[in-house]
Amino acid sequence: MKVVITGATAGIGRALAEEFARNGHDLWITGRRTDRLTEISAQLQKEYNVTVNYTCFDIRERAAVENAVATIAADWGAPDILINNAGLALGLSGIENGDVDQWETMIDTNLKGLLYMTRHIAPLMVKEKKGHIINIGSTAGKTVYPNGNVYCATKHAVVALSEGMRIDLMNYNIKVTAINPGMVDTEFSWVRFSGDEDKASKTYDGFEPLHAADVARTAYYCATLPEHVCLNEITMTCTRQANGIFKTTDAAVQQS
Ligand code: NDP
Ligand code: 8X3
Repeated sequence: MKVVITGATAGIGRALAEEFARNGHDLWITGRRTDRLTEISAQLQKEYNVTVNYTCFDIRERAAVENAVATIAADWGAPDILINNAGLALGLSGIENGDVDQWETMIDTNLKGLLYMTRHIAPLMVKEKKGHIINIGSTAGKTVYPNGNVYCATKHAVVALSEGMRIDLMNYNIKVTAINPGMVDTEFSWVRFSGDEDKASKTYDGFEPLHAADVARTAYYCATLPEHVCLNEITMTCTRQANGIFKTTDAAVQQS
């Protein structure tokens, strides 16, 4: 299969690249950090003998997305799978004192970037009458938590858009899956708290969160089901988390 993965320079995207490459699939990976794309592409090609192309661009830039997809279409034709993974949270504050620049970055990346990619890749799949779009949503797209306001709104939109895409694209034999992970130990919290290591590491204190590889394995499972089966939506958390709000710790479980 030919798989396009956005945001593959870190975390879940990087694990997705590893999982699909390990299983012998060719990749086109994206992100803004060229050094990482170069390194990951070289490592995966060497280790798994697959082709790993990459394009470095900011998914918020509509023209850059158009150019990147034009290159993919010219060199590769229609991908079999698009994984819309690139995304981020910035800050954690009440709506009354949120940072509007941070809001715009989250909306532009998580929502508009995903839409730009989909708008340009979907027609390639439509022509082939096959394809699979996997959107990485979040438990934040199912339950809103205090101070999560705008990030949660973008992820609710990803869940809604996944359903909309499925309705529109099923006519062309294209599957759409939303995967909604709970807390995953990636660079996510480091980005959310602007590089504050202390705050970032405290996010996962006292329990084992999901690892990026857990999400990647789940996506791979969805991507390899028989042609007539589409897993529409999966919400997955670590065992210590029940939803976007409620979580527990190892200590609490021991005392129970
Ligand atoms: P990471 O910060 O580890 O990775 C985020 C990836 O997105 C990076 O590869 C980054 O690449 C890319 N990215 C961010 N902004 C842009 C941009 N403007 N243009 C292009 N690429 C961009 O976080 P995760 O792996 O955790 O996050 C991946 C997805 O999973 C996100 O959509 C996130 O919302 C979602 N998610 C994360 C959870 C978690 O707890 N970690 C839980 C549920 C969902 P680069 O910086 O090189 O551009
Ligand atoms: C990322 C998980 O709980 O930080 O989407 O929102 S959470």
